[in-house]
Amino acid sequence: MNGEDDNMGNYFQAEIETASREQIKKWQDERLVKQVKHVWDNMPFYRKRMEEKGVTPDDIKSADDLHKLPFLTKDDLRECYPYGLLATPLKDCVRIQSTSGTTGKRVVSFYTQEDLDIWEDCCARAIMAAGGTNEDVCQVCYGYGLFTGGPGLNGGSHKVGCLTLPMSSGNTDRQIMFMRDLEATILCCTPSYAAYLAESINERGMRDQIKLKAGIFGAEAWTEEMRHDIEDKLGIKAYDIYGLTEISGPGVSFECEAQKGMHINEDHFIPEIINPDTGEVLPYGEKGELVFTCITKKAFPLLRYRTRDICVLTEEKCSCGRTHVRMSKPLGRSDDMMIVKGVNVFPSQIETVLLNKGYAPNYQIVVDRINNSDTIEVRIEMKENQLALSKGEIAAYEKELVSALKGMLGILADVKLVRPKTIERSEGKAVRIIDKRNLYQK
Ligand code: DLL
Repeated sequence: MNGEDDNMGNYFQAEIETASREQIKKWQDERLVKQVKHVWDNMPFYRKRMEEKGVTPDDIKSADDLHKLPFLTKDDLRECYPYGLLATPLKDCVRIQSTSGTTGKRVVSFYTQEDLDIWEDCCARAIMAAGGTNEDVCQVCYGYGLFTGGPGLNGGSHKVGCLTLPMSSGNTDRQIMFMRDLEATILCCTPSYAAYLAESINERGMRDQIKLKAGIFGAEAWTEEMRHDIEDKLGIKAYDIYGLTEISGPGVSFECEAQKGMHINEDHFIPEIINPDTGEVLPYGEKGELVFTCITKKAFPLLRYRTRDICVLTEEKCSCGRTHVRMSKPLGRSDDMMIVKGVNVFPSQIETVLLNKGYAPNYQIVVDRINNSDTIEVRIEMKENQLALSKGEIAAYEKELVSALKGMLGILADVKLVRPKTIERSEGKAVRIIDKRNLYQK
């Protein structure tokens, strides 16, 4: 590995990133109180939720009172689509981003200029924690557009002063050509694309011509084995980065050189871990669902948003000098969302397509990763009246479903029509997903 620890003490906002725990708590106390008033005054949906729970802004005197507030979920966001959770006048917003993969009622998130600035600061912290400086060339191959990956890291890279290569995703030949010719030193993309790039570079015998020293990889689950594989193949140090559109995008938390969990930007987001079944707040060290409260965002300030990501938090001191708490890599989900080819996929979306096309909801989704790239196959039981059809006719129906699924999910899924009653029935919760990738750490 190159540059093992030469980014020690590389902070974007040193006084914040290394502030005392008392100072961080003080920021959280003050900002939460202010934020709750802002939300109460400007977000009728949440105000109603607070009223139903019998809570008013007067009950929130510090971050210790956070547990009194109601939760928000992805379903609430869908219900409020598009403007129901906007807390500033639309004329004060300068950007909109959206989660990947869902059509119809997508989750949209709004930003004022100040919100964007804070988001980009968070990404800049991540880039500097990975050793980035204004002498680096930062190649951003996350998707640009509604997805937050490209715009977030792009903004962070500018703030650090890197020469930014806004490549977006895809076109591997061109990625490698620019990486070599412009001597990119930092690579930002999903870990599966990093693995694919690493393999392609090695296959072409170009490893010696590549000057990368670090990678900032996130947006999907990846294992320590995958990290070591990418690090070895590219001769870099690979850093994890986490985030979600609802809370801002990438940079909600990020890894430092210790590579032992991701520091949460606690001056902007207060984390909690809860029991996903009861909502009870769990102490640090216990595994549960991660919940975030945004204390500085103005346009889309979600309070106690349930991420559905299962994590562990630690307050233990980190060797990098940062004092903000760390979260583990996500260890699973408390819902059935999968991330396939970088896109969020819910089985319910697939079910909607099947029902629209007149199929019974007997289906199974098989996800795998072959040569570093995700595959998804949907097995669907054919209708009785399709039993006598020829192979060619069945293929035509499969093609029709492929295209309907593409419209719904935004990615290509293989479709296999199988004979009725061949998909195993379950007496309890149906086993809809067979994910052979084993992406989550046990
Ligand atoms: O994936 C934002 C992002 C972009 C993060 C680029 C990092 C880098 P969404 O599309 O809204 O946003 O998906 C959010 O992705 O709730 C997690 O389940 C998953 N996820 C994000 N980062 C990681 C990670 C972006 N480092 C959802 N490890 C989250 C595991 C991750 N899962």
